[in-house]
Amino acid sequence: MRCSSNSSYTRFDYSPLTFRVYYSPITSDGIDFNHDGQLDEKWIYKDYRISRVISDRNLDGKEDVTHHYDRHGLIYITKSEDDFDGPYETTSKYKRGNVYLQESDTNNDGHTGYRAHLKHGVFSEVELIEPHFNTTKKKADIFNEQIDLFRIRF
Ligand SMILES: [Ca+2]
Ligand SMILES: [Ca+2]
Ligand SMILES: [Ca+2]
Repeated sequence: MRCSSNSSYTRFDYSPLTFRVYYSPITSDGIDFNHDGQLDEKWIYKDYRISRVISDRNLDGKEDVTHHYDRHGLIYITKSEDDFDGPYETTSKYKRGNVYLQESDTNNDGHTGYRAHLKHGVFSEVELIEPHFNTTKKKADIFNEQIDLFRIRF
């Protein structure tokens, strides 16, 4: 790295090697995970405190999750777009930094498809509500009944 200076500013010339060594995808405004020059996670501040974090998790150029923080800087709700089809369908609510409730409109009909309850951030039970699950508001203990959440087709 060379440093040159004139009367109005100091200029740094970086060699490509120096750029690779010192380049960081993290800025004061967010993170560029795939190094394309666009922030994939954006940090929004209000009165010098974090207010929202907006991310593009699948790196398709479209935001798909927003975390909201209260005036103390604690996360309280997340809105997410978990099937990457456009509409946001999932809401997660937090207590002491852990998710305690997650609801999702699984088929974008305006009604909750499933509701998951969590204890200390860990799934404890889930209600499957949508008619296409062939059940009416079934509540199940996912550990005792061995329901595999990842096999459920939404
Ligand atoms: Ca990027
Ligand atoms: Ca995305
Ligand atoms: Ca969606």
